[in-house]
Amino acid sequence: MDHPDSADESSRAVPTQSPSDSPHVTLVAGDDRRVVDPADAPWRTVTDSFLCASGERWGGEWRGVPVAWLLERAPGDDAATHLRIHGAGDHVACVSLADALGGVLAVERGDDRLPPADRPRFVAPGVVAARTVKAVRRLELIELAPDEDAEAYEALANVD
Ligand SMILES: Nc1nc2c(c(=O)[nH]1)N[C@H]1C(S)=C(S)[C@@H](COP(=O)(O)O)O[C@H]1N2
Ligand SMILES: [Mo]
Repeated sequence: MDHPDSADESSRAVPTQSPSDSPHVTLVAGDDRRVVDPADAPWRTVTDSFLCASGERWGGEWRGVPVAWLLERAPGDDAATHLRIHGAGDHVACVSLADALGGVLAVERGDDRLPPADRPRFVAPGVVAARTVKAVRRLELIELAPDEDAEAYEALANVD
């Protein structure tokens, strides 16, 4: 699924080195689940700006564990097309795997640690603000048919 209203012209992802201190994440595929400790993951930085429905644009340098590194450790087969990102308050975003694989579960923004209540936060180039899920608990791989609407698999709170 495309996000025509998102800004991607400033997107990039570069390797960074940093001590890892990111919460465990549960990866789910069908009935299988696996808890992953990102302690050994390489960190990456995603630089992007996001467009909120209000028209406000905000951005920054987000650092954390690459979603691609986490999904390499996911259970299940390779049929998945989308990733459901479950966060605090049952905020759920559903993004294409292509979009998700460019992202990180960020624990730092710029020079600052994200507040514990907000981390880790899903951030990926080209993903709109409402889908930058805070306090990610669970990543769920799902397979959608070509005619299915990813938005039917979301529960986005606070979207104005
Ligand atoms: N877990 C969780 N993540 C969330 C939300 C939420 O309600 N719960 N709101 C989203 C929306 S709609 C926006 S615009 C941004 C707001 O991020 P900010 O508080 O850093 O401005 O977070 C997104 N991530
Ligand atoms: Mo929002």
